Amino acid sequence: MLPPGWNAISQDRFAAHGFEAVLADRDPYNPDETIYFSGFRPPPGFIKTLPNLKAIFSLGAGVDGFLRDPDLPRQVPLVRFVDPTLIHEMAQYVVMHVLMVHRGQRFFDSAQRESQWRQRMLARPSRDTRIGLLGLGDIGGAIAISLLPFDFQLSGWSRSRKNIPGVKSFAGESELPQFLAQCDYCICVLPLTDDTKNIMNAAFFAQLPKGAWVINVARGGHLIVEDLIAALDGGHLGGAVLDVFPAEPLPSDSPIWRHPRITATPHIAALTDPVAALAYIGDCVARCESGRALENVVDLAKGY
Ligand code: NDP
Ligand code: OXD
Repeated sequence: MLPPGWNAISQDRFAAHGFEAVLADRDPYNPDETIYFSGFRPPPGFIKTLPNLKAIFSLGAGVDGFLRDPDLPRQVPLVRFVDPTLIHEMAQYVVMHVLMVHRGQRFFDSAQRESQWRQRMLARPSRDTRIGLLGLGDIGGAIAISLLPFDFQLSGWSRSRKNIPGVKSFAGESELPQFLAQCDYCICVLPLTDDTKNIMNAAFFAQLPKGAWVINVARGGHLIVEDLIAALDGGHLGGAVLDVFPAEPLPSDSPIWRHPRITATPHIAALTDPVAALAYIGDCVARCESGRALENVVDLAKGY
């Protein structure tokens, strides 16, 4: 079962990676003979109709779309998609939006629309600007490293302590308040789990410095939209960039579309590259078939 856009991929492409694939909503298949499953947000209950699976391969780095299924077979390894192209694109998205805000690009765009030559200094130099990443895993760590050359003050919050040169590490719930108090930009790259659901709420925003920006590229379920809008309208937050939403597609009547201080994009910070994904799945299948250990297997107890 593959996302839209993948239907054009021919069987030859799968065969080149050593497996035969069926598109569950297009091709006939025998559930008993299906030994691997790959998808992004399969309908809950679907995977349990495949009784002989050896492994499940997520087409996304996030696996919340699998873990929401109460019937997910927990004895079958679930593998996350960990891919350099996806990671680079996530870093590009975040670096671009941080720099757009930091450099005041919206101001210059509006001056150009009025054919006005309006010079303006940066609000503050990067050395005095603090950027914090919620989540310092494969993607959060890469974003931090991509931001290093710009001379920002960088930090990250994770469950376990990290040691990334130039990035201050905060760990665990007890260090979240200290972390938030020093984030002029707070960028969410956490997996969606029971512990991180709704983490960005009114109390969370209140702990950020006045004028802070929030960037959410993780999942919509991390953020309470009404609380964000109240923090923006109340003047506490400077703005927000959102790529993910509680309901996707974002309904056309959502206030997010029209909010003057929210930039919204349609979950495109990084889209899974089919070529890279097929190579990844091919490698996973080869590992399984030759008895080698799978990498990037989700720890179901942690939920990521
Ligand atoms: P990883 O599993 O590599 O990293 C997750 C990070 O979050 C780790 O640093 C982990 O800490 C930390 N973390 C998890 N739970 C907690 C917690 N309760 N408290 C503190 N820290 C916590 O994930 P990725 O970096 O690969 O991906 C992150 C998410 O990005 C995905 O789950 C997905 O939802 C989203 N995503 C969005 C995309 C988009 O297009 N918008 C594209 C790709 C991914 P520790 O290291 O200590 O375990
Ligand atoms: C992912 C995503 O998790 O695209 O990879 O959201």
